[in-house]
Amino acid sequence: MKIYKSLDTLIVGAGFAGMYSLHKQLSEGFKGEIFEQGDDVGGTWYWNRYPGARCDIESMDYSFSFSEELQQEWNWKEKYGTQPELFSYAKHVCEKFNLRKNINFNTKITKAKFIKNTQSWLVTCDDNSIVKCRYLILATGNLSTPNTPKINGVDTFKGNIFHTGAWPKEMPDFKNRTVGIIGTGSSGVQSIPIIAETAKELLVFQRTPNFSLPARHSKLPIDKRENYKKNYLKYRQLAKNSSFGIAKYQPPTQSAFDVSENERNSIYQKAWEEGGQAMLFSFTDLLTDKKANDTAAEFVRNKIREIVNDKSTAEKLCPFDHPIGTKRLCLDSNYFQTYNKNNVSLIDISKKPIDEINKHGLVTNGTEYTFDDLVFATGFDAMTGSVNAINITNEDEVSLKSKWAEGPKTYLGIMVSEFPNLFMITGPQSPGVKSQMILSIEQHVDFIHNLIMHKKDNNYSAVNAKSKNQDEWVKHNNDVAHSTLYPLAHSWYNGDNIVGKKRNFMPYVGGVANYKNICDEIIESDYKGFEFS
Ligand code: N01
Repeated sequence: MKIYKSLDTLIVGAGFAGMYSLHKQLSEGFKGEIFEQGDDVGGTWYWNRYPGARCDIESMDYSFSFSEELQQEWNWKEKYGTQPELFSYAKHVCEKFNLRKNINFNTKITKAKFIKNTQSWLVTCDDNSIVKCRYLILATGNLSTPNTPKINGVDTFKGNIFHTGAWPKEMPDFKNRTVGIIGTGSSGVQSIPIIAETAKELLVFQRTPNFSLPARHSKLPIDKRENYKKNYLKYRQLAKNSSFGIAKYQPPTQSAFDVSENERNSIYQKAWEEGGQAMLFSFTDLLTDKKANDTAAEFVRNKIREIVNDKSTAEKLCPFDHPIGTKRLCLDSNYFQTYNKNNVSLIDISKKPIDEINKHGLVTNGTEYTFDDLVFATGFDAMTGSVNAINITNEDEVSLKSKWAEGPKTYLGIMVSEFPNLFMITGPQSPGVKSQMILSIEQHVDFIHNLIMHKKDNNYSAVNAKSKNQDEWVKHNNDVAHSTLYPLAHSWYNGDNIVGKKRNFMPYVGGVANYKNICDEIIESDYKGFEFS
């Protein structure tokens, strides 16, 4: 076996997590490199180029805070960053910190095997070359393995097939074309209004309606941006002390039932007009008390009924299957209004699934729908998909995938017991996807970096998570989740969207501030739960 390269640190993935990780490693003098399957940096914002793709967290929040120079020099143009703007930002970060020379593009990692006697990882690339490294950091993202449902006959379709999570670089032209789209999660909700602008006809196949709130998107006024920049220190600190990692969403103080119905509805109305996720932060009990949640859910359903002209379409668009906020809340620009267009039809497939896809379209409930192009907005094998796609084995040749067969188990979402020197950034059982992702990335990378430095300073060769602490963390994660309404939804948080995936609530919903306090206490207690050898 020929080792093509030896590194201190191999990082998988050149999204924001991978890039910040690489920057930290290089700053400390480690020999580090990223291996990335795409041909550029950006991760999520490299792959998700679908029409209308933009972040659902405001740009001034969704950005790195670790470099004052970076946050002062970058000028966000839009309130919510578009995919092109976020992609440019990712490239800017890459160039500013001189990372590109340490990134191997167009290279997929297929295997990683821990070798006991050298206390290192042997990592195999898709061209079969092998890289040896001391530390292996998975910055593979939580929503990066597209899920294309296995529907009979999909290979026979004669038109173009697209997936929102792996969109082509060249934007397809839907002018004069009939487009079918499957999926009404965040990606569908964002792309449907834009595709409807040019397509001759758009057929939306909806299995489950989703709650969506208006984004109230706009250009970012320069004075607002500059004022935010002047006060970045304060805003970043507020974000760190919040539950979701967004400065303006501080913990609410009153129950939905502390106020009269009129007051409650005017608070919801104000949040609706403000846009964004504000409504979810109106009351303390919206995610813990179903009755409280019902008041917000009904408010939004009534908005849908007001917006959508056709009563039957409006009713089909009203979600009843899950409490509002227990699936990722969508933010939209004219999503419900789009169903008032003559060229848009909603096809309810909730009772009867799609029977088959054929040459010209698809068949559901005995009716054939024909279209020229088909878009899958069907989401991802979230949180575990990209980790399980790599055949990772420990010193006993036991695979991580088999360890996770009943659901992922991690310590803090960062390490997995019996897999030494392997780190995950925003892994399962961390607040990653339930937070402003870049804030969580920074906190995770800093924690991992501290762990590595502690190990290095003390001349240890390996660090491992203790299984007892891992079990306690998994239990804590589940206890917190089950004290909320989240498990009531069928969602990718639970793995429900992937056929055969074991149901487990994966993200940590205790909030980023609590999570950081726990991590800080662990550091202060000399890395409780970690063993060094
Ligand atoms: O995926 P989803 P997504 N037949 O899993 C349907 C982030 N994100 O790509 O609900 C028919 O939410 C499925 O139906 P059902 C964000 O965190 C962020 O939209 O399972 N339909 C659902 O409607 C988000 O939550 C941003 O019944 C099928 C849809 O496909 C996450 O990514 C933008 C089906 C999948 O929805 C994922 O969002 C985009 C089948 N066989 C994404 N299989 C922003 O920052 C699946 N569906 C704004």
